[in-house]
Amino acid sequence: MSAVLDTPGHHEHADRPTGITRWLTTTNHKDIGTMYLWFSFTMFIVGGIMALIIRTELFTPGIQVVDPDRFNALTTYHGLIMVFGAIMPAFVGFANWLIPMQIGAPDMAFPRMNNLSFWLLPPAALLLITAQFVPGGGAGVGWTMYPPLTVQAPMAMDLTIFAIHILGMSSIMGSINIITTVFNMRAPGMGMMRIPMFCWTWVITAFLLLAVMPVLAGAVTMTLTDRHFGTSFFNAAGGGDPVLYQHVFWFFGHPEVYIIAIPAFGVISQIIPAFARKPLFGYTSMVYATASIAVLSFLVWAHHMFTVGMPVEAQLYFMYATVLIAVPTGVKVFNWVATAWRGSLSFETPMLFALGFLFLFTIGGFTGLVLAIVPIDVQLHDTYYVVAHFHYVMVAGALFSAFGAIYFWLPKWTGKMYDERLGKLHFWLSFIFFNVAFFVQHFLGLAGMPRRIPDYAPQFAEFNMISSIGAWGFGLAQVLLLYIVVKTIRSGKPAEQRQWDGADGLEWTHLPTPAPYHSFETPPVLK
Ligand code: CU1
Repeated sequence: MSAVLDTPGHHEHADRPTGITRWLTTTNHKDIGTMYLWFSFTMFIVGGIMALIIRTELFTPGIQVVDPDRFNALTTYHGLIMVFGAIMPAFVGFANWLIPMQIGAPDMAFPRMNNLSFWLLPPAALLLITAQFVPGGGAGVGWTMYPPLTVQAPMAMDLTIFAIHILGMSSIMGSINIITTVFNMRAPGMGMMRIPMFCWTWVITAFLLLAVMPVLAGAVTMTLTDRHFGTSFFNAAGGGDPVLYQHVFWFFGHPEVYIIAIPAFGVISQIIPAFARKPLFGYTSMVYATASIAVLSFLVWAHHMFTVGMPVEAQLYFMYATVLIAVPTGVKVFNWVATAWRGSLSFETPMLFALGFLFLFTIGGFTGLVLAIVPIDVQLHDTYYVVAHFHYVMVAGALFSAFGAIYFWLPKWTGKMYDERLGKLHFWLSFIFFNVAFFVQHFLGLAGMPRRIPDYAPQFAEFNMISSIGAWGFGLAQVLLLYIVVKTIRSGKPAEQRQWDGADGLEWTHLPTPAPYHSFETPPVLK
């Protein structure tokens, strides 16, 4: 395992801890980034196995592999684990690896807090996983954790709430670290409007996290006190309001979508210029578009709750505000296309994933616009159309971007080059099977199949069968990713000094930086 986890660029040091002590005590941003990425991949496998059990159950009508309570628990924890355990930590991993190198800083601003940010994750993951095995089984409440179900749910709910508190602490510390690093530790002469786009997207994301993680913590804490301490925040019988929870949750939940998507946008903004051999088109407009998306993301939350019985005026406001987000998003897509336009394009694996992202994320964006239209949403609410929509955003959006990032920067991280032939195979398998799994779910939703059910009417059988085959193909394709990464680390050919012609956003790394320091030495001083 240590061979796999080893990162290049470390020189043996007499007093330097080795083995598990190294990883427990490390304050090095590269070590921490590596741990984030392996943690994320592990959780991706766990959440993926849950997805495959779900799709196996849905392969044919009737109840086959899991009982309905277990099924509901699996959809819940699949969502929570993929969002909080797989996707978010993947992008924090990229942030740790890339931000200091992209701005010419020796490390993150608070290296010891960085270590704590990471090491809070495994206990939270353990809580989310063991929730399946405690008395009462997992809490089948949905990842959105709406009351009154959460108030009656078994003790797994308490494990889940505690996990969310811990994950929130980790995210808040990570955000403080990222903001402080980018604001205070840029190389001399590097103004804020010259930092690579990935850094900008993370600064904006970090502010979103700081704003909304406490809101989620509040929502689950109120759930906790409703469960155990006799409060009635969400209990109508005690004078509370279950819809209040939905408002609080989605005030977190909608920005959360952008917490996942914005760093993915940052990655795409680095990859496309490298393979078009042109600088990013419209850097300044990209920064402002990203910031506008972030601001707007706070103003649209109730588009998730059009069916709760809100006044028509509120529906209209939230509909128009949601559609407004298409404007800055359009600016970004335009800039990416304009970057590629008349570029000297080549299609190595990172570029394939970036273009796959562009195409499929745009579909996910358009179905989002469809769902934003109130009369349509009333029809499609809680159907598979919604499931299809957000998997286009989360999987073909965030996950494809993360895959692109792995192939793009793996040569920089390991000093070795991945197998291009296998990388392309991984892309095409992922691209084809993703669409097989999720495109048909649009049709299921339009035909009226509800989400979060283990059984369904026979007229939905064919599309479900196709979707399950796609899901298994997509899942198996990810074994290939693991193989490619391990093979690169073990026996990859040495990467070139300036892989991708040095256009990977790390051009500032030639700047003189202070000598590397080690765990037990004093962390670098802020300027
Ligand atoms: Cu939303």
